Amino acid sequence: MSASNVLQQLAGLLASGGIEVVDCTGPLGPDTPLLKLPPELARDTPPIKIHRISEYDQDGPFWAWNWLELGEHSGTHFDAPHHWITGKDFPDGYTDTLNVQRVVAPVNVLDFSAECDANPDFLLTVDHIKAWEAEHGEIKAGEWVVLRSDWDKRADSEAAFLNMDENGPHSPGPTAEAVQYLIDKDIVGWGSQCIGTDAGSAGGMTPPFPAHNLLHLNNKFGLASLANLDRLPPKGAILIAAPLKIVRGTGSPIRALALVARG
Ligand code: 23J
Ligand code: MN
Repeated sequence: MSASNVLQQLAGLLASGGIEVVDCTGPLGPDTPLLKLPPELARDTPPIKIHRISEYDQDGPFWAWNWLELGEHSGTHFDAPHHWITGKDFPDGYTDTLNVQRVVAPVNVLDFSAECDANPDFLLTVDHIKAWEAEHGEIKAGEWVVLRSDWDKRADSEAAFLNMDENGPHSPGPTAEAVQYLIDKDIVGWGSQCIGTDAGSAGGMTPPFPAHNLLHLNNKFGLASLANLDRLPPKGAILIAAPLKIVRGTGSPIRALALVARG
């Protein structure tokens, strides 16, 4: 079938609902959970503010519009390679220079939600990924890989989402070896439903924050705070996860959309 016929079929299936567009995005506003770094280590991303310019009033009689105050790494968002020091030198490592052909790709949804529910410090290992591949099929070059933890069910409470105690944050993520395994498969990127691409315990790993360190070292992308992965099949969906074209941006909130075959 020719490419233009495929697109025509796609248009028909989108119109009929035979292909569903699943919104893998959480709400972006003042109540969106934000990363909290140890204050002695670093400055945090600021609170999200949505400022009114006008709403059919003396500041704009016929129109409503807002202006935004928010960090690039807020809510459901994209990590570009330049976000991390290991990825600082890629000319195509910024939000305005990356190749958008890469960000529309098949998505592998690794469902370890039961394990994450039982243990919020769950770490995804190479063995977990290999077992998933034995059941669902191999992860291929150019594909997205996301961990389904169902962490989005906690997103209406920042405390539950960050899950911090005196020992730090408790949230699932990959081991360094698991990230390297996926990089060796030449994936386009790795996504999490938690506050960042790394586990809560990742600051103590080798290297620290291995998802950030290794993904961006290899010009791969990250996705964080993904929602509704429980509505995706393990394989077969196509994920569209594109950042705003922020000039020299290191990341951006996204509207993550998955195309899913129904029926
Ligand atoms: C800055 C420093 C550490 C981390 C992060 C940002 C993120 O998770 C992020 O949003 O990229 S862990
Ligand atoms: Mn980020």
